Amino acid sequence: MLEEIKGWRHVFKLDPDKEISDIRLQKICESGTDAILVGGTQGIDYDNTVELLSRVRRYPIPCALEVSSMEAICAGFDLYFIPIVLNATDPEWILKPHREGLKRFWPFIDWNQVAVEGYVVLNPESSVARLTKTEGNLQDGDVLSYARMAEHMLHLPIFYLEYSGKWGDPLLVKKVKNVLKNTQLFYGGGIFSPEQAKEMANWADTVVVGNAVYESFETALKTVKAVKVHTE
Ligand code: 1GP
Repeated sequence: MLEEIKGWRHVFKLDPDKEISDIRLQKICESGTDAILVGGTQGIDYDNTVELLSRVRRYPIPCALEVSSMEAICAGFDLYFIPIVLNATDPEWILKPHREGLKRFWPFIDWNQVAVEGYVVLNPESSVARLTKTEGNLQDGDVLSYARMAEHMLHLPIFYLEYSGKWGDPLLVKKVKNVLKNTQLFYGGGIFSPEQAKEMANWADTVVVGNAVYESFETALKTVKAVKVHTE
């Protein structure tokens, strides 16, 4: 299953704390996207995570949990994505939650289902930036160093440029792509049109669409084709 991630070009990130109707969920799961990533920063708990998982499970699409709260960890996902926020400055949010998670869950972990993501959060206004107190005002060289760190020092499978809620800098995404060889580049943030999805898909291996699902549903659906056509 871990190998399959390498083929993902487009992913929808669904937030268990947000409402989505059955018909819309069906359209998302049958849109041609490569996977559903379940995650969010606030209001995530066991009940709403299990509920969303069971609804996504009606469709034959890979479903991964991006773990952001220990309380929300539940069995049944195909994959578990574990974020490490590389530019977090609050030590509580660097490796301490990971240590505590391992204490509690290690007997149940199948490492063949676990992918660690090196995040760099570039929107200081985002919930994740506030929660983890990320260092802001990063220069391009700082971000490129984090990318190199993810690939060569930490050997992470995924490097995630996270602009959550804000459209990012395609030139920086291009520069990051150019320094990565084995580590897969995820881009997420502010994609609200097929054109934006296509532009980031020029450089990112995988494009993540989140908020648009809840705020601009029909356009969100169109981002799949924009990325896929681009790939063909
Ligand atoms: C959020 O990267 C994802 O973690 C997607 O960002 O919600 O802005 O699309 P948006």
